Amino acid sequence: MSHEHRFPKEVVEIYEGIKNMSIRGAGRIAKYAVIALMKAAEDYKGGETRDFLQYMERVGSYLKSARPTAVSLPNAVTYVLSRLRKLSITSVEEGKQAVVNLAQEFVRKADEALKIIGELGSRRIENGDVLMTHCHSTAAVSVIVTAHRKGKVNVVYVKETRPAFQGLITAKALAEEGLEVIVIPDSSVRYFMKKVDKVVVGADTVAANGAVVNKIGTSLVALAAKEARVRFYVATETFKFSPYTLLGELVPIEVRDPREVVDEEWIRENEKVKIFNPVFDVTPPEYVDAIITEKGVIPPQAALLLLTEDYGIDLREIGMNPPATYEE
Ligand code: RUB
Repeated sequence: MSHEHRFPKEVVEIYEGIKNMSIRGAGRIAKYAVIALMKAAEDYKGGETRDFLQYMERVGSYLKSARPTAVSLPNAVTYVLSRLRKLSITSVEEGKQAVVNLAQEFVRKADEALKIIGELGSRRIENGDVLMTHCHSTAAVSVIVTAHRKGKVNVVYVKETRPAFQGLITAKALAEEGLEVIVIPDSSVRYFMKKVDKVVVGADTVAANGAVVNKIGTSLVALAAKEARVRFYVATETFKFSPYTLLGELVPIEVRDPREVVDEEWIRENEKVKIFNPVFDVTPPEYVDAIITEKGVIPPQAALLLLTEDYGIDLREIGMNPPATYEE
């Protein structure tokens, strides 16, 4: 990446961390992105306000390119930069302070959102419910832990979530909270669904039509849940709603290194075998009973409404030209 040498070390480290997944999960990615903007602003040396603003735009573009699927990443960058543009900054110092304030505001709102999601989501859980979850979602964990603290839930089936095994992060977090956690292989989802009352998962991106993009395998959980008439809930902050989908864009599905699936030696020994590793999939809105957000528990069909709220983005601010047919 040609930008690297021009950005502060901490910014490059966050970019690399997001790319190599040491910083992962859509919510954390968003928070680290705004922290990177803050570090870039604090580190900036130079006198001209215009140069500073252009520099911040470059940092934003760089960060946005770290991973493609979670819209929380561009949304978080846009949250800071679109507000910065509107502030009519007159000095570099003022600009730096504004970026720091906006980044801190984003992190604070994101933390508050997680708490509200936990509370609202826990109201959908009934006493004695057995839950299932997939991957590691801080929003889904917030719902499960809140429901547990209210004494409603004790047993959770956690899918291991190959190939990166994020399910084990969830298992550890829930076990530390005192829940009874049962880790199951991904392929056993339909086998175990009959023991489950509700499914709670997170989201990387929610499209304007309410389709949910989340860790690969989520759509199979939804399918098995629908068959078994088990409710399927998605817990997500509204900064994971995608304004790009309003512009007709499809959500890009990240494809990662085959070495996450099998080791290098096996690949060498079986060089004729192709390995394909898409890491997200799309759950259609018909499979989602409700989306639990900090703005309320909504049917997936209401996703569009949330796209224009607070965290939601003005179409002119998202850094891409609206199609020619777009009219206000
Ligand atoms: C993580 C994943 C999570 C969502 C929501 O994928 O799919 O379910 O990001 O998580 P990866 P959160 O591990 O590839 O980043 O609720 O924490 O934002």
